[in-house]
Amino acid sequence: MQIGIVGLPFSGKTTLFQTITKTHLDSSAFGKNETHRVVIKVPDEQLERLIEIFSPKKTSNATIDLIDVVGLKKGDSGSTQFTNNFLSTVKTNDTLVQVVRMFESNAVPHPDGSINMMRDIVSFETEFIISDLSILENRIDKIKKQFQKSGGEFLKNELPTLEKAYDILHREIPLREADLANDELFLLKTYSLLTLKPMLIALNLDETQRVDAERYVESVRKMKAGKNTKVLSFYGKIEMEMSELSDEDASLFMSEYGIKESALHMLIREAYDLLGLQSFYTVGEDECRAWTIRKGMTAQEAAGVIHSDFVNKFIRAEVVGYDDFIEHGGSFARVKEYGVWRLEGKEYIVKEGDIISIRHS
Ligand SMILES: Nc1nc2c(ncn2[C@@H]2O[C@H](COP(=O)(O)OP(=O)(O)OP(=O)(O)O)[C@@H](O)[C@H]2O)c(=O)[nH]1
Ligand SMILES: [Mg+2]
Repeated sequence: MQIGIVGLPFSGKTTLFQTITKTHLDSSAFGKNETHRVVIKVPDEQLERLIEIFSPKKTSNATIDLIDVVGLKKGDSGSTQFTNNFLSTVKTNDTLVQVVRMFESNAVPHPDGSINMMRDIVSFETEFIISDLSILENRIDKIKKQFQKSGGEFLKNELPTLEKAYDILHREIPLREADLANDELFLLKTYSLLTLKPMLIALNLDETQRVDAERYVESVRKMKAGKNTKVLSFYGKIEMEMSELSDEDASLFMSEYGIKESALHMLIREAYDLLGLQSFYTVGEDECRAWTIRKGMTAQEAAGVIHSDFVNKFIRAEVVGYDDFIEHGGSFARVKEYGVWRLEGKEYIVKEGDIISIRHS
């Protein structure tokens, strides 16, 4: 999974990126104006517990590619402009985190001269909509021209969907919030449209804004009540300082500041939720591993994530839920004895936290 961090200049994108990846602790060349990518381990308490039980030779957390996307400029007219670098990076991202600046700082003035989260969110969305409209317009023109010239019936089939999407955007509704059928979504996804990507709006607050945090988040939620959008807040500056502390000191620091969850945990949890993802585990003395799949996947599909050969060679899945496993002392003998260990067929819908072993031919 790829998560791209985007937002207006000086909103705190790099601060959030460095907090999560701890890349600021390694001072070796962290260029200001380049796109940064780091593969991060998804923190997973359940996996930690399984590792304690099995003491495996190898452990593998699920991973996420986190990208600090540069390349957003303020144009001469004051409007925001996306560079080609920005567009080509964002294209491949599964979800976007839009950092919205709430902190005041005289040292780093806001590019628009004042703090106004609603204005920033709307102006960013407007740029996304304009970018998508231009992609769709080009495509619609091209298809129409080609059709006039040489027929090409199959291309014409795309037109109603493209025109529907164009119309939605024209009404200033981002595509992620629109009601689209699966086949329409399937086609539109091939155009890497910006407003189709799920969006996490992350308000970057100053520690002095703590009392208002919930109110700010709620008001943005009300404005962006549509689908595929989530809103959260974090404290860029103090969380960056916190990421330099030991785990123990960091949790003391967090309770002192009333921070319930670190930016890293919150971001990953919300991104999983937004993308409809969940984890299952494979365990043993050789390896304990977390796998990420879409909710609703069958045992056979999940087997294919472990190894593509397992799809055709699938016989049965041995399954036990994480909670059941722990409740029974983390012992396969006991979960079998108490009947919570099951053999499931290929249609079984995998549940969050399932511990699975695939029987294959
Ligand atoms: N006071 C305060 N300053 C912050 C906070 N977050 C970031 N800053 C400062 O604001 C400045 C810009 O932060 P960056 O994280 O570089 O912002 P950015 O969005 O990556 O900026 P560009 O990449 O230049 O567009 C830096 O000097 C940060 O130290 C915060 O929560 N509070
Ligand atoms: Mg930056």
